[in-house]
Amino acid sequence: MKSSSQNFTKITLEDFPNLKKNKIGIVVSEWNKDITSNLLNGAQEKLIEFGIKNENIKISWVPGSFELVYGCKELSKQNLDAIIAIGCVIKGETDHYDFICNAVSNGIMQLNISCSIPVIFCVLTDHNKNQSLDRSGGKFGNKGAEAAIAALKMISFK
Ligand code: DLZ
Repeated sequence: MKSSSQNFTKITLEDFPNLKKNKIGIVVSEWNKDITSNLLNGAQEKLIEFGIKNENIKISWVPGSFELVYGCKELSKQNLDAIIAIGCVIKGETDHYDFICNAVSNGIMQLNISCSIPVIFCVLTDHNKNQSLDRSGGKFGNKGAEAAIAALKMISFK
């Protein structure tokens, strides 16, 4: 997927006039923390820009992307309006990458079926670190900020 041609419709502050009371959970993977921290910052800044209060953003860290599903499942029991799962899986020399990518994408898809709130997939699945840097505040933007917009759109959808 070419991130440079991502296809989000433009949104403005007027699209989300009243987010003062909405609560959002963010589950972040510690693995590749330099990347996931940038994604987290991008998401948090975008949520606040659109009116979510900082105290209404609950951030929880998990060891790796594989643990994101459990983390999101636990957060879904709290009184939140949406959850963003942030991770970064970078291809190595073994098949581990494929197992983690499949597990986390399937797990988050399952949560979207079983939970009553949307769980947004913000897991970079890259072939090398440069691709991740490009998408976490580099030349292809910040996928954390895009995930925040997706969360706001899904709150509106409800
Ligand atoms: C073990 C592992 C490896 C090799 N690579 C990554 C990665 O690129 N990104 C990531 O988020 N996590 C990785 N992990 C850790 C697993 O997600 C998980 O934390 C461990 O397998 C323990 O369950």
